[in-house]
Amino acid sequence: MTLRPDKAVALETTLPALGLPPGEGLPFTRELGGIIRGLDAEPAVVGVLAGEPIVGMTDAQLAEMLDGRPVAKANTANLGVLMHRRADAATTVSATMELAAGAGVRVFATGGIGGVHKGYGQHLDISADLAALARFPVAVVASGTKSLLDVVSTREALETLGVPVVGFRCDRFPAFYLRESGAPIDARFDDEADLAAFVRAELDRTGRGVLVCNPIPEHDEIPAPVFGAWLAEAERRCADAGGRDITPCILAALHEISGGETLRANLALVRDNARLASRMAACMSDYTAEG
Ligand code: PSU
Ligand code: MN
Repeated sequence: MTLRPDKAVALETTLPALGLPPGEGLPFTRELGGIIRGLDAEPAVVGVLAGEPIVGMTDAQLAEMLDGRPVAKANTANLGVLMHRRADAATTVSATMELAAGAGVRVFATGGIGGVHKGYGQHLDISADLAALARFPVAVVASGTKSLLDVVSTREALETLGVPVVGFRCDRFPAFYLRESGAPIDARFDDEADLAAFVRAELDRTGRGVLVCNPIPEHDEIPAPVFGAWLAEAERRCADAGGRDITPCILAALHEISGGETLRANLALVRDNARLASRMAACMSDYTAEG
């Protein structure tokens, strides 16, 4: 079956491969596919198998990637080398955007984008996701940036890169498990069709990306002081992790420390982002009922 890029919602593979506990990635990605199809859009799971970049992985291909063996994490920096070396690779937001854009897919649902890490070490650590938003014409629907990052600096970096940051039914930049942070957004949208019309025009006008912020559903939010205590403990446990291993280490530690609460919240917000992305894709589609 060929992918209809106009109706497609891209999904990344770093979240199921490295952001969720082993064994949960496959059923969860299937569940997202069902949500997306139920809203008249098409899931397009993005990843790399034996060096081949795929936009619209089959169930069997995804199962092969998530078979338990360690899989590389690809951003826009190391994607090409992993392809050259015929590796399997899970794509982060940045690599997923690059491949999705190449296939004409304009909407992508995830949890939270990468961003500016806190200064654990003495060095800058800024996710390639931010530059990718300024380079590839894809709308990323996310619950802001992961609360384990420096949220305000991440928001400032998006401003510096000139990335439009719009909110769906929110007034502040969301921070993953928390519905809001102290940082602002560029504009609020309350109507899905209006949001989709803006995004479509903006992608065409600029050839660059847009960040659509959708806060975690209210009843899934984690109270800020509770999250702060869990995060402090997770940071202690991951003090020795570096570079690309920091995010997976902290997410796994949080899931353990919170007794699964952060995992439940993470899954809930991704599902909700998949719903909004699907409704946007359906609005943005060029296809008529006859196809
Ligand atoms: N959102 C989640 N879980 C994740 C990620 C995002 O809910 O695991 C992944 C995304 O793939 C994102 C990546 O692009 O973490 C950022 O990693 P880094 O900070 O190394 O760029
Ligand atoms: Mn990094």
